[in-house]
Amino acid sequence: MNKIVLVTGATSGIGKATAEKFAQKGFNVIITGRRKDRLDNLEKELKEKYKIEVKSLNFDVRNNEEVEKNLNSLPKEWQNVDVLVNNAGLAAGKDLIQEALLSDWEQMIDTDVKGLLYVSRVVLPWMIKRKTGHVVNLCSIAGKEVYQGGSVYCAVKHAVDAISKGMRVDCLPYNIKVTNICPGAVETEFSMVRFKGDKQKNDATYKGFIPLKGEDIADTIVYCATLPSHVCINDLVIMPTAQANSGSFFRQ
Ligand code: NDP
Ligand code: 8X3
Repeated sequence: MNKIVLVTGATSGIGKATAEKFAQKGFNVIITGRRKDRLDNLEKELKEKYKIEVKSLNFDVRNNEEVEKNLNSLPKEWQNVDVLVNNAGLAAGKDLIQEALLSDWEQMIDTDVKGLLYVSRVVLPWMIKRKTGHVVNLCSIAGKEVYQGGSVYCAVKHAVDAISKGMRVDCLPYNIKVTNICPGAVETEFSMVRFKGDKQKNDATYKGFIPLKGEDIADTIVYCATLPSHVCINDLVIMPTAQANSGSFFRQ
């Protein structure tokens, strides 16, 4: 049987590209997300193009009942997940802390922190039982630095950074790798979501430099996940060449 990767948030951006790159490598793929039409299309496309097996699970990572029900509904052989990519996540708003919406904070905390934990809580025992596995957590440069208007997004990604470190220590006896991936600006649906459909703000984010693409991060994840069994990339910061840190861009 092919190796199995589970990618959360595979309906767009980094997650979609990652599902496709693993499929190219011959992995069977479990894809998740809230937008069922997109999952159905991706499932069909990956099966046809790469002749691999695909399962799609349509759930919101913020709802632990849905997370447990969907993941536990996988047939036993599909629970042998080799690689879990905890990718589903978002930033909501870029407002000063004294002005931001509580609902934005709640959405980020519930998705990026609690959602990642809910999924990991189901999948890690499967890996522990088999004494093998690799968890790749999508953190961010926002998990390493803090910028204006980003306090809560930065806080949730700092939490992901800490969870990756904690997961690595707790799972050490079970031969489980944990990789924390921290990208700078990647042009996906991220900014349209963050700015709630404001195209001007979205376009301004990526103006005057070449941002990373979802495929760049996907290649990096696949690289980390296909290293020899004794090698683990713990923590990886990856930026566009024109971005030095979260606030320094060379725009032309
Ligand atoms: P996209 O908006 O393109 O993709 C986000 C994915 O997450 C979608 O598939 C979406 O699926 C899923 N998702 C969001 N909320 C939920 C939810 N409640 N339940 C289930 N799935 C959810 O953004 P990116 O691809 O850029 O983002 C992927 C990850 O990378 C995020 O964790 C983000 O924080 C991180 N990241 C992004 C960077 C960037 O500049 N783009 C840089 C650094 C890190 P659906 O809506 O169908 O549920
Ligand atoms: C996304 C990158 O710089 O907008 O995680 O926080 S940034």
